[in-house]
Amino acid sequence: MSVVGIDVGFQNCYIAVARSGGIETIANEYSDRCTPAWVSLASKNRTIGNAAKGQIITNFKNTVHGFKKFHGRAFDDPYVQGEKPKLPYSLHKLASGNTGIKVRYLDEDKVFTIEQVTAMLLTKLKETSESALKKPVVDCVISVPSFFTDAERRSVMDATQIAGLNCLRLINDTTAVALAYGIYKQDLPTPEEKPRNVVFVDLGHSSFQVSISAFNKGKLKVLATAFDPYLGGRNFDEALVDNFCEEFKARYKLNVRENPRAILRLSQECEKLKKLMSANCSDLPINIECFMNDIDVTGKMNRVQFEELCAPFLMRVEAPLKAVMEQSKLSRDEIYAVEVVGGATRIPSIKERISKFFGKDVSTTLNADEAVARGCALQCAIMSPAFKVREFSITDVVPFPITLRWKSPTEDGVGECEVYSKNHAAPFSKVITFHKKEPFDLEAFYSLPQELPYPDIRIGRFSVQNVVPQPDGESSKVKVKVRVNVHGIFSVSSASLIEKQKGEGEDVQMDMEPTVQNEGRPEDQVRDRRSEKIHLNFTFVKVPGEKQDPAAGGSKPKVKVKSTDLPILANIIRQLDRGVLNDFVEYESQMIVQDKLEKERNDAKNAVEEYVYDLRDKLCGIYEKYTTEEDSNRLTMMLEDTENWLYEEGEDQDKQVYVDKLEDLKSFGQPIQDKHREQEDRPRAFEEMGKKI
Ligand code: ATP
Ligand code: K
Ligand code: MG
Repeated sequence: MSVVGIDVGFQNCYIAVARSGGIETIANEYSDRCTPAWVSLASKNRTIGNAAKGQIITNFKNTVHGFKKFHGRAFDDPYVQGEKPKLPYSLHKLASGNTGIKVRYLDEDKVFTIEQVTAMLLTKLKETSESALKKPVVDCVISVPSFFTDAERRSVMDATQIAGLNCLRLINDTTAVALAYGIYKQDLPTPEEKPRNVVFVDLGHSSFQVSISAFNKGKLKVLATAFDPYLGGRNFDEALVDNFCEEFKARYKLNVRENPRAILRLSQECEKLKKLMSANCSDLPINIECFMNDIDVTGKMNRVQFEELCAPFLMRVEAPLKAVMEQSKLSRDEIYAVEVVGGATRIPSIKERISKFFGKDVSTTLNADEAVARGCALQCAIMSPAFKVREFSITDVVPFPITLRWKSPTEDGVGECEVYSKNHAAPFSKVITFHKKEPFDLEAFYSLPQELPYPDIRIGRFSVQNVVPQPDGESSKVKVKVRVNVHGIFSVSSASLIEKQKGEGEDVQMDMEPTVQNEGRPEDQVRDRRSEKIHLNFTFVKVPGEKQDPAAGGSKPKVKVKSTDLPILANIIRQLDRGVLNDFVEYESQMIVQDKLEKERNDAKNAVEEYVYDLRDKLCGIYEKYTTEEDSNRLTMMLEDTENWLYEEGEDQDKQVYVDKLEDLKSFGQPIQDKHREQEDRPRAFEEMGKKI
């Protein structure tokens, strides 16, 4: 099995793997450890990562980036609608109401779901890991923002499945960082001692996440998380873009907003400028040649002006810091360190604000870009039976409280129960007891709409089926197990009907309120994984229920009960239809084949081109004396014809055409090459013979 951790960023992806006893971040085919989260669709293939980013100016309508936060979002979601006008590619409302991406691919208009687009990116990251590890990669751990809801997490899980990956855990960004921080620390307090509390801050391209973790030897417990899901490095880029759009309008009379290509180029330059300003206080230039209408533009800015321009964003840094401290109930002097990661924490005034808030210098002991991926790989190594890692347990938190609602024969007709409070430990299972005579539905939703990053509070409906009354006509006791699993995803995972055996008469509890019973401890991860697999593959879930009524244990007199598993029908908000998901798995592998064929075709074409150049050079060089002038001239003509052909009719041919062409050329070139080699080898052969004599 493979041990791979993937940080899928809004802008930048990183991969870490376990190799020869250590965790290392690996580079892609461009020797770059960062793979941009870009996918470009074209008439013959897809390009993904660095190569896709290179397509942005020439193929902007079909080059997709900045899509991470479309996971689990309705097309009508205000965030999606707000992004739409800023994107060079088109969004499309899917029949399900979800957000789709409309591009031209293989000369057809195509709409891809967000799961498919992320799967394309994951396919690339999978291939990069495979070429580094030199073996197939399936098992992995992937990071998501701590504020991702169920719909977003399920959508990412579906993307991993489309890409042929088996995601052992979706881990929160800041939790991955906490693991990368804690696992190597030799001096953590013992389990009996007061824990060491560390704040982790991650400011990426699109979002701001903060968490506090309490460390003891061999474990970390997340105490609280807070976030601004819409604050990131991109806000600073956009502020610069706005600024220069106005300036160029005034100075050059250019309407930059109307030209998507110009906006894209300006964005790239503004991001560079922003990064330079992190290291430099003085005036820095921005120069773009032939920007629009053949006009070269220039501008400048310094850090003070930049901070003024970005004041509204800088002001937003404090709120999550405050929120996380309040929730943790810790005082500032109980904080051991504040570790910052994420590219945008390199902005000096961001660091200053964080440091001022906590009254101490921020620590940058972790690699700002790679810590998340390394944490993911560590988690994967911990979960891998094939890998020996020191024991380290992680308890994460539920970011948004979750409530269950059901029809009840009470006055107001509904029953309700908050099953997970904010910052409740996760993964975690609970058993709820109902008294019912017939099948019933449980509606799961987020209880605090104002905390949620989008307006739809629904999680899903879980129908508990096959519920029947007791033989005497009374209500049956139904035990329902709910859980937030290792990915941070909620589900009603099993239900069972508890039937009292004859002759064991005891009063049936008649209250309609459910009894919530904690299972005590977060579940161990191995068990979590197994049951999750059952769940993720089918919408219709049949999971074995409790074999023994747990309430019947202990000091109470033992009552004999019979327990029957009940099927649960789950209807999850925004979830891809399982049949469609399988089609996508199939389609992704077809696209992989298509890319491979296209690559082979291109390689064959390049081989012809290379041969032409190489032979032409040699004909007037080292091969000159091995051919007649007449033959040489004829061959040179032929090479020239081939070169012209490559730019015209031969520009776009099947692989076989190039292969044949190369063979054809070689039938003339090879004899000359052979003669040359013969001559070269002769003196050497004599030498050899001489030695023997
Ligand atoms: P997210 O975590 O939101 O999904 P991400 O993981 O892709 O996004 P990172 O790679 O952590 O984001 O950070 C990228 C951001 O950091 C970009 O906005 C980039 O411009 C910014 N950045 C990188 N280096 C610097 C620097 N030296 N100064 C200022 N900003 C920087
Ligand atoms: K990243
Ligand atoms: Mg990130």
